[in-house]
Amino acid sequence: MSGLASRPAVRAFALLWALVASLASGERASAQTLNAVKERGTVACGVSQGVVGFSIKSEAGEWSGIDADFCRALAAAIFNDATKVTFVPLSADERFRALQSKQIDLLSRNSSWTMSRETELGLAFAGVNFYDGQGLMVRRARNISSALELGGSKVCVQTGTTTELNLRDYFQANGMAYEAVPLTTADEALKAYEAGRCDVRTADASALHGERLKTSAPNDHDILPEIISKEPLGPVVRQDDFQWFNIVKWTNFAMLDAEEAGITSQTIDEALKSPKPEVRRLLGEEGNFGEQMGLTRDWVARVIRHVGELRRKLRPQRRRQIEAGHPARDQPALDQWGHPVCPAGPLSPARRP
Ligand SMILES: N[C@@H](CCC(=O)N[C@@H](CS)C(=O)NCC(=O)O)C(=O)O
Repeated sequence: MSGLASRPAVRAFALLWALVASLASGERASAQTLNAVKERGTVACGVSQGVVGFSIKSEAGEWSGIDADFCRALAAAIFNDATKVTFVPLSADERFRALQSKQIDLLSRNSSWTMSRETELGLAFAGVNFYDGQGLMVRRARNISSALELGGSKVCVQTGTTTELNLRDYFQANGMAYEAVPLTTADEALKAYEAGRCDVRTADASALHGERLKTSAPNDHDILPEIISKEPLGPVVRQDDFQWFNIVKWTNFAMLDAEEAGITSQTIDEALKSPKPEVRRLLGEEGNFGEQMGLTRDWVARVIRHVGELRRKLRPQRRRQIEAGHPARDQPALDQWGHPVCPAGPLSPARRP
């Protein structure tokens, strides 16, 4: 009798234990990246090997560009110190493996959000920070004014990119033959183009404008008006840690929100005194939104104070594209908006079950 009576109790205890254990391991699993970052003392951030405006290292060893600054924004949010970043330069081929194998905590490297990078590679894009598109550069002496005149060309293209596939699609769709000259790094691709190994250099238009300026005579090259693809670029994480995904995603959105509200590194002290509810929530004067992700209430204030605004820094990039005749509607990099930092339901907040 006592055995029978104890069985449901044992089962209930076992169930309860399993629940507690799974909740505890879930907590641990979900906080793994943030904990690893805190233990290490830096954010390991995958960047490019050198793309002007996105991530490029100066001779003095200083990284600049919006992707590099986004790495710094996470360090600011976590450590209140934007210098706590380990930059890991990666080629296009290497970047996703580096993320999968946990060599880096996030990839902030002009990477296009595509379906299979999520469904096949087990990665997750945490929003967009620049709407790009693929462009084509040719020597001015060829007197070409449209990509539709490029049939029979040799094209220098970087491997492991969406660029390769778009190139094939565009030439196929327009019934034009071409020969791809595949190269591993952007530097090699540009050198090959300059050395005459190909007639066309193709890459994301934003990067291409930077490359054109790197050539020995920029005015000898034209970027053609056609943008042959959509490249929504943004930071990427693994799918195994939703807390970290939220931290990266909401840092991206919050920076957009701050910029839209006119809050910059210069105006942050003034903004902290703002009576506006949405500004108070964003900067942690009201609510505890940062704490809900394992950070502090003032995480956005930290980011803005130490790193400032990203999109303003993109203006030269964007201006170059517009000056080169790229229609504004194809490049709405500065026209995006963030997502609100606010309670689940303003009057009756929902709670986790
Ligand atoms: N956005 C595209 C292209 C990214 C890409 O790797 N582009 C090249 C050409 S601009 C690049 O960034 N090269 C710099 C490097 O290899 O570090 C993608 O995600 O596949």
